[in-house]
Amino acid sequence: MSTTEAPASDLDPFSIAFFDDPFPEHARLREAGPVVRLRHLGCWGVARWQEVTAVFNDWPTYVSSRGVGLQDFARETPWRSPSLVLERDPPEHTRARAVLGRVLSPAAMKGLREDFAAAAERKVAELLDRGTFDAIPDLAEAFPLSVFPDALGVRPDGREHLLPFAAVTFNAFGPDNDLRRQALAGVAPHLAWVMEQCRRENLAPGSFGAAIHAAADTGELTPEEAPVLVRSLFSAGLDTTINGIGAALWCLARFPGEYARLHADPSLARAAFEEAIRFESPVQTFFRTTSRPTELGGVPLGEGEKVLMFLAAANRDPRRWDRPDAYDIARRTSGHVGFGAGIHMCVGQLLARLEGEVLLAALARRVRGIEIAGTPVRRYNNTLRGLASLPLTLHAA
Ligand code: HEM
Ligand code: OVM
Repeated sequence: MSTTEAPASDLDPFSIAFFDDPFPEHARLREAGPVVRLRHLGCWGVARWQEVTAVFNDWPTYVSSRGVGLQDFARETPWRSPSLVLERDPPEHTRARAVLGRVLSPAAMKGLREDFAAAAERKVAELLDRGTFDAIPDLAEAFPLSVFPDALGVRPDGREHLLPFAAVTFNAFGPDNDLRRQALAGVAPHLAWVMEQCRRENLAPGSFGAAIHAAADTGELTPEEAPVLVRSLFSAGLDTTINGIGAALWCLARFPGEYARLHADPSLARAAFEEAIRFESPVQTFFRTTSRPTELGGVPLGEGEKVLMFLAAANRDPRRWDRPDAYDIARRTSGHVGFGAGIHMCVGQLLARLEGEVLLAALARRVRGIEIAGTPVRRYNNTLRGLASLPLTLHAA
């Protein structure tokens, strides 16, 4: 097979200007070629669906154990001990992943659905009473905060650490920029609180946290591993769904025709949430590291090189999607990479979909229309895309 030299770009995909409007830059990256040299970061970038999917599905070549941020764990010490799932390859990954897969299984979701749906109904009723409110703190954050920490088994006091801790985790995947430096400068109290809550005695009986510790009793995990695996749920379980629900509300507010379809048929709630994940891609990027020389899209890559996957660009690649820039709640979304793909594909996706579905279904039934009531304000994070503020007015059905 013949190889070619890759196009190069001076783009900084972790700059505020990029975050403000990434979509034209994503299109340029896709058009430049299947693999682009990102000079500013000293790594490769892939923005087309085909190459993003190819990297996700070849874990022996594109490893996670050297970190899924820009930092190479083989050369620099990570800011915390590596995740037992996200930052591992088989066979270590397989064992920890099996535990989380069981804890977050369809059967576990069935046991939570009724409570989550009731909490969603209460939240929507409360916000309808208020009429106008800020949909990020008062809904996209408030709803997951009303269900997830309890399901995880976290005690009530100290929960103010949850969101700052998650923000640091996702900022830390980026390059050594202001966002990452400022996040890490303040992480110590949040990390200390989280690690304390990951201990078995601090997790409520019957919770996700308790279920992970139970795997230490059967020898599936060592007693030292259990709290580190619980930490994955503190890292990935809250800010992700907040930005996923925020994305869905932002889509439904901007595209009233799509909200009308949802209102007419609330059974589309799960599909409307999934399409928002494709359309906005709340988790924008992840990296891999090459474990050996290889070739991608005709470009030769050396060993030990970082590859940045642009999930949001793959999710709007016109080579893969019809009308990629349209939010269409009836679209066939299967194949989107908003939850990743391959062996690391989001293990919490059923929980995310449960939260998204019950909340959008409650809105669909009780709300006739959604109106934007003020200027949305963006929130900046090296990995997460979402808003800090979204003033909305709800009109009762
Ligand atoms: C993995 C996105 C919700 C826990 C991932 C990955 C993505 C992702 C893209 C792949 C990472 C990689 O390949 O390197 C999202 C989005 C969410 C969401 C968009 C919400 C809309 C959740 C929730 C939890 C969770 C609710 C836990 C309760 C995890 C964990 C992994 C993961 C532990 C690592 C899995 C592994 O390495 O095998 N997620 N996630 N996520 N997610 Fe999620
Ligand atoms: C983890 C972890 C942390 C951040 C994100 C994530 C999206 C997982 O510690 O396992 O998945």
